[in-house]
Amino acid sequence: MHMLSRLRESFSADRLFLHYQPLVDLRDGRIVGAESLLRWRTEDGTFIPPDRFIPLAEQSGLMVAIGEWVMRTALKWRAGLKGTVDERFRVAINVSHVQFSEPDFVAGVLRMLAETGVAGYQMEIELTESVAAENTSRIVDKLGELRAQGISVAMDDFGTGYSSLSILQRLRLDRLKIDRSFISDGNDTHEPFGITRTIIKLAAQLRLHTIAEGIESEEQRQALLDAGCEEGQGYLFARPLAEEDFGRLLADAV
Ligand code: G
Ligand code: G
Ligand code: MN
Ligand code: NA
Repeated sequence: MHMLSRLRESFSADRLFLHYQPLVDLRDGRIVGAESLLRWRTEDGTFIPPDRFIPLAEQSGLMVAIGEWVMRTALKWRAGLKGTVDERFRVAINVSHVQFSEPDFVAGVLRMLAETGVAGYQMEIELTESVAAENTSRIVDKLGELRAQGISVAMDDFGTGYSSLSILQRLRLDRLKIDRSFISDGNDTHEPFGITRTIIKLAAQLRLHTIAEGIESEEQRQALLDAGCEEGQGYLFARPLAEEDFGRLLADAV
């Protein structure tokens, strides 16, 4: 069977699930939120990474339904954490440009927040530079509506796409997420962290927060902190975790 038919079948049979990776404050390692990450294990037990099946889902239109399921599932999970985490703990949800460009995207987000009882400020949306395919003023309007509800918006994989600096200036974002390729490879170049430092300065100029992905060592954490980066995620702190494991991590953290 083709991968797309298998994906459709797995989605109907409820065989997609989410993992959650902690987002931490780089100063003290305190968990400030979590990114939800979509997982697919096929019926025969094979794990297929999202990089392989998300593009297929996007091309076929299935991404809209999957994306809605991801958002509802992640928000329900956040609702269930009430009382065990700080009020401001945020769940960060990856949103495909296909999903974002739907005319009723914002209405859907607001409906799911209402359904789950999660506050806007407890949620973050991660977009990639591919959203720029949509008309800029429409993107600006949608971001404005989301931000009016307290929802924060992050630009994911920053530095890997072709976002022009002018679009960054027009889009009112909250945060740049520095792609992990700049964290790990940056250490091997003649100027360690050169690009990363430049991105952090750019963000400060645009009054945006920064979060670094793929932090694997204490040296990287310290260098990022020294460069002015506030938050991060990566194997140094925790891998993406199943719900139960995330719960255990929270219990151990207090
Ligand atoms: O960590 P992982 O290998 O799962 O992530 C691989 C890529 O898949 C990342 O770029 C991530 O943003 C993307 N991804 C993970 N989960 C989702 C999701 O729920 N929706 C979308 N659109 N992308 C996701
Ligand atoms: O949204 P995005 O594509 O950036 O998703 C994050 C991806 O990075 C996920 O696939 C996740 O499993 C992966 N990841 C998270 N932490 C680390 C890390 O410390 N090192 C590496 N190599 N990958 C990581
Ligand atoms: Mn992401
Ligand atoms: Na990323």
